[in-house]
Amino acid sequence: MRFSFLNVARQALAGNSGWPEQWRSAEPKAAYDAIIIGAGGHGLATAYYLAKEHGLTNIAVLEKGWLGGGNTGRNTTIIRSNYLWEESEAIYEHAVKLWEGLSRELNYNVMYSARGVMMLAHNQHDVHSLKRHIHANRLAGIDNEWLTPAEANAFCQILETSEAIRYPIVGAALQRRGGTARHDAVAWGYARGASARGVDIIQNCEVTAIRRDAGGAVSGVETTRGAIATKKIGVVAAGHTSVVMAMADVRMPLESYPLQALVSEPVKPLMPCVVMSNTIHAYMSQSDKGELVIGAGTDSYTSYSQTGGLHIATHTLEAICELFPMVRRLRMLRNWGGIVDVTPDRSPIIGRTPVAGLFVNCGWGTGGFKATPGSGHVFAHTLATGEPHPIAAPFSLDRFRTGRLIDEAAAAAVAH
Ligand code: FAD
Ligand code: PYC
Repeated sequence: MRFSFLNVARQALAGNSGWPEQWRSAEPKAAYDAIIIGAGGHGLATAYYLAKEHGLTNIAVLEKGWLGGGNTGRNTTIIRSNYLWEESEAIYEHAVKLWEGLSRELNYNVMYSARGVMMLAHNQHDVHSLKRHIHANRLAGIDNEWLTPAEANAFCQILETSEAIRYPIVGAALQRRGGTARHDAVAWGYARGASARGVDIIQNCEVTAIRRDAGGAVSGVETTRGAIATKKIGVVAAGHTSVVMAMADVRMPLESYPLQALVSEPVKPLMPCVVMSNTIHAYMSQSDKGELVIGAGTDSYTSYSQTGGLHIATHTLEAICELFPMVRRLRMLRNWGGIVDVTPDRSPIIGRTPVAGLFVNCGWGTGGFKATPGSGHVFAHTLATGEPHPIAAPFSLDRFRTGRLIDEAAAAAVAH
């Protein structure tokens, strides 16, 4: 039985995973050339490019909840490629270039909007750091420019650029090609494209074990709906990567933290771009529905809770009111959290693992939405060929053994 995306969605709504009755047994009844664990944007993009660019269509994406219900549907959708190190510039710029043509590629409006991402400087340290990024980016052919406070105010008129605030704005870095997109459309667009090429997307299907053969290579998975045979598995289960990888006895250098966001009641357009402040720690944009989209910080301790501490959101709102005094009287509509997995060098892990047939794509922490198309594209190459894509090669798991880290901590957009 082949699933269409529509059938899968209908069955999920009806509380059924779409899993055929005859597969519900302990013995594997179906064999796939590859299985992807996790139907977030990264997993679905991987499936799409596997099918489209590598002709691999006998694959399944297994999701314990619903399509895009993890971080993909919970993030603040900021897209940018203004990272410091060459390895990061390469992968995030690869993604931005794919974003630029993604609606056409998927024939689905992902609402990518290059409205500009502005990062604020409040002190000399910020100025040095942001200017260093600007120089590094321009050397790599990535747009980024310095703005004076008056220019920043002209670009975003509701921004408080007077001396009246506790940490006055002394300048800003602007990436004009940065922006936002509609997060659920990205998941649905990739899902529809993958499904149309024959990929099975199975919701409400949690992977509970990874099977290995006598030689230690992967031979399948056990799920809440039964067992499935495969010799190739891609784990793309942000927030829960360590849990899934432990099923194959692989210990990951990851910690999981709740990260929150919130939106205001909808108002008329007043915010034309994305503004981020690392020092005051707040970031804000406006969705096409009119809600102000506000990001808070990570909790200071590890957890799998999809809520997060209230004091973190409160602190963020104080910072937002300082930067944008005119939004003080707005009411907040919704607040939620996601679980992000973070590596010691704040850079992702993409590639092979010590277990034959087992591949992993994780560790995007607080910043993987922007990478979705690029991440899926390079991971599909890695899964199909067994070799890392050149852009993914520096992000191997092995770097935590060799010490060749890519320390983007100082380049994080906000103080996460
Ligand atoms: P997910 O979308 O989380 O997908 C992983 C899937 O795996 C989930 O659906 C989960 O249910 C599934 N899964 C887990 N375990 C199993 C299992 N055992 N069996 C089957 N399925 C399983 N990034 C940016 O670039 N810009 C931003 O502005 C931004 N803001 C953020 C704001 C918040 C509040 C949060 C939480 C994150 C933010 N991020 C941002 C980070 C970004 O959301 C993530 O890095 C990215 O979405 C990860 O995508 P993914 O597809 O890997 O993960
Ligand atoms: O990576 O740009 C980012 C980001 C913003 C908010 C969370 N992550």
